[in-house]
Amino acid sequence: MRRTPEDEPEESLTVTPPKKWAAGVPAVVHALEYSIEETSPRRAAVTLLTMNQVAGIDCPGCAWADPSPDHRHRNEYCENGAKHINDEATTRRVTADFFRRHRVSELGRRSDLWLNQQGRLTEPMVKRPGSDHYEPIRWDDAFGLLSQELTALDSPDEAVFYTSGRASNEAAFVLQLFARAFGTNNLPDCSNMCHESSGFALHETLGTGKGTVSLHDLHHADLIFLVGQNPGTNHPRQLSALEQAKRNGARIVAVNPLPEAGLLRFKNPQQVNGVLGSGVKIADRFLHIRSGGDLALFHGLNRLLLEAEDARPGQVLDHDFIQSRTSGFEDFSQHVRAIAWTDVLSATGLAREEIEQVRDEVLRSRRVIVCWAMGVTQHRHGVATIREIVNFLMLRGNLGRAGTGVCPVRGHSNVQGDRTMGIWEQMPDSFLDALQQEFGFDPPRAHGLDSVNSIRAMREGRVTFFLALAGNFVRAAPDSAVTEEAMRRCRLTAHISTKLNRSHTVCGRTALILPTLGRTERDIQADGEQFVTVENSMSEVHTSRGHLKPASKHLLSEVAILCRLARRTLDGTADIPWTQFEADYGTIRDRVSRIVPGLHDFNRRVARPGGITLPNPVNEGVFPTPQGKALFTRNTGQMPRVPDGHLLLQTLRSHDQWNTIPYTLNDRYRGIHGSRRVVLVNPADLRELGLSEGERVDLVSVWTDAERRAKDFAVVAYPTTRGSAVAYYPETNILVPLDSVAEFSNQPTSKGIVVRLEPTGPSGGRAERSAGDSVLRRD
Ligand SMILES: Nc1nc2c(c(=O)[nH]1)N[C@H]1C(S)=C(S)[C@@H](COP(=O)(O)OP(=O)(O)OC[C@H]3O[C@@H](n4cnc5c(=O)[nH]c(N)nc54)[C@H](O)[C@@H]3O)O[C@H]1N2
Ligand SMILES: Nc1nc2c(c(=O)[nH]1)N[C@H]1C(S)=C(S)[C@@H](COP(=O)(O)OP(=O)(O)OC[C@H]3O[C@@H](n4cnc5c(=O)[nH]c(N)nc54)[C@H](O)[C@@H]3O)O[C@H]1N2
Ligand code: SF4
Ligand SMILES: [Mo]
Repeated sequence: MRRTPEDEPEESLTVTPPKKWAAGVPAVVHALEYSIEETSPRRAAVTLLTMNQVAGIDCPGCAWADPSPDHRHRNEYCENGAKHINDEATTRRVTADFFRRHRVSELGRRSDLWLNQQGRLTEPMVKRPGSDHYEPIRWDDAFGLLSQELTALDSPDEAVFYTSGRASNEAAFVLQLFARAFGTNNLPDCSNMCHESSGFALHETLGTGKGTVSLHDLHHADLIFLVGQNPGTNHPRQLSALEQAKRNGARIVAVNPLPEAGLLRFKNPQQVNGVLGSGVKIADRFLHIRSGGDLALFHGLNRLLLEAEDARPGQVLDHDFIQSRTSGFEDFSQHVRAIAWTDVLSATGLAREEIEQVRDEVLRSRRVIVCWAMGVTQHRHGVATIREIVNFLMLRGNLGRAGTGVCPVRGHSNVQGDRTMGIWEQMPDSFLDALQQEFGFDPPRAHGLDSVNSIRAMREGRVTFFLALAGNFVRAAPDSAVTEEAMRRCRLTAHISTKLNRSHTVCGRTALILPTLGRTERDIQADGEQFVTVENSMSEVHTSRGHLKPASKHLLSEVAILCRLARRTLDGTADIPWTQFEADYGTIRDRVSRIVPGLHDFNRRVARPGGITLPNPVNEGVFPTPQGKALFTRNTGQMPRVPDGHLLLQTLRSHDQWNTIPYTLNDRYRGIHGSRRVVLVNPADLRELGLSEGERVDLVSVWTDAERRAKDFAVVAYPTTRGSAVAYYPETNILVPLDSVAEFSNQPTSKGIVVRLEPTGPSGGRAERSAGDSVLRRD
């Protein structure tokens, strides 16, 4: 029987062997199946054919860059991009009638998948104090309610304004302008939980928080490291760039506790041999590292490079670069020479020869790039690891030259742009000065609250007003139970959203749903049809223009919602032309062009095919640190202490989800089908722990204040490294203690949580199960 969207999906776990390659024909087939199920063949065609085309829609998926306009395919998207865009273009609708039929408390018990599956939000809704229902509210009344709450606060710092990285540059600029004109820097964003460690480490060592690498650099590198990222799922078109690099002779080293399909082999659906042949091998070397071992790996590599220089003086290190562009080398080198091999080998779980082989790859390569993502940033020592990666690259001058550099691979399609527009609780004075000069008000200077500190402040009653521009804060944030309780303490919570999610069901005294246009839709304002702009992981800023009819006639654009709220709340206290901004987004970009260096003449330049590439000082040989040089650093960082009988849990994405939103219960490449409540563990660890495959367990995380429990997971034997466990986010966010954060960046350590697996046999004890009891079917 065909399921209807009113049904919760049925769980039935099947496990098949992990795939050894990514993409290819099945990927295209899956993309089309999903598209047509969500929308119609015609809508699917309109969205897919305009996706990532000049004058088309920027893919709302990840932040991977498009090839230059003259190298773009007709189908310039991946399987997952097609899923993301059609998830927005769905023809299903959440109407006022839906909210009459479903109480908020009932919606709160629904799964993330079910909530998303209900379709697009269609009209503004309010949940009033004491009520268990959302009811319709006129836009004007919604703005009245919001501004009344805001102006009643004792201090502007009792409000926080969260942004998720799908918001456009224009919406992000308007939001931060409003928040600062209102009087607060409380601008947490999803980046606080994503690449904050990268931003911090790069800023400190290189003077700029962004990556330095272009697609052209990747294509022409000799050696590319892929550390702690799963491109086959999360940045699928990165595989096309890697394929191109390999064709040009590059070698690839992948570093991961999991042998992810996309790291092994790629079948490019846009190439004949990708469809028919065996595809391209991606990783020439795969370092099956222990979770959290990357700092030790780069320590080991750096020590080997210093020793290679001792053996062949003048032939290994780039002395010119080190002397003229950097400082701190002596201190760094003293520190790294004293690193003990026993520590490196135990932290990484690798053999010394494996690391020596990588050193030899490095010595053979003139141009080296290191790419990384959440496997690096979401650890306690994430910042230290990235600083050590910078040390590694600088030893041989692999910065600022073609084919070299740092490549933090960003998540959300515009997470980088939102930061450029000022969404950050710690924007530098230069930005605030420019705002002041342009708009004539005095922006607050004290740093605001990031995501983790916002939760702390809500929990303690210091923040009582929460407004989100996109995202699903309560599921993205750590410590779900703590975060939900903190949200419920607020006087008002409001979400500018396209689709229903759990954050709408965890309400303050009053709660508002402010439904908005998505990127796929035509955006018509008083001065005519508008487009928005976004910035990808390679600092390219370009336009995105929707083509579909809006999901409902009641929707307002993000910019319109924010401008109307600002006009109502600030009541002319700052000289900002909100009405003009709403009517013509070009007038917002005019102002941005006078505030953000590199975006001068924004409107004219962004209209050119391919848009604007923001300059990166590192590529011009400039390091805007206080010393005017790039910094070598000495890094210490302790591996989390994992007591006997415990494992280090990482929480990650399946192939079929967009962040907090599962699309299905499958994870095709890892061979997990029909359930997400699984924990993947190395077979040897399972034996040691006395667990058998298919056994049901609770995951219990161990922390100084209390234990946290995620109930009822099936154990799956999987080739992850010893000592680690793997489970899906956001079901396991309940296990991530709010105070378990990366040093310096305050980023939740979602990849480094100490857990034990408690069998949930009938007696609650360690039930011995016969194979017949197994809930797993291995096909
Ligand atoms: N389809 C899809 N695409 C997405 C997203 C999505 O949810 N779905 N999300 C987007 C967003 S916001 C982001 S930030 C990116 C995230 O992109 P990724 O960072 O690739 O995402 P994760 O699934 O968190 O996977 C992290 C990878 O790091 C590895 N890893 C974990 N711990 C360690 C470690 O200690 N060392 C090393 N070397 N590796 C480790 C894991 O095994 C896994 O392969 O993807 C973006 N793209
Ligand atoms: N345990 C654990 N936690 C994590 C992570 C992890 O790896 N492990 N990863 C972290 C990372 S990297 C990130 S980036 C965060 C993600 O955190 P968020 O960015 O907050 O979460 P998303 O799931 O991307 O948000 C999805 C919602 O955004 C809304 N939305 C979608 N498109 C639009 C749009 O165009 N406009 C508007 N206004 N709304 C829209 C929809 O309502 C949808 O339900 O989670 C973090 N949390
Ligand atoms: S790689 Fe990322 S940006 Fe490109 S089509 Fe796929 S999801 Fe979209
Ligand atoms: Mo992210």
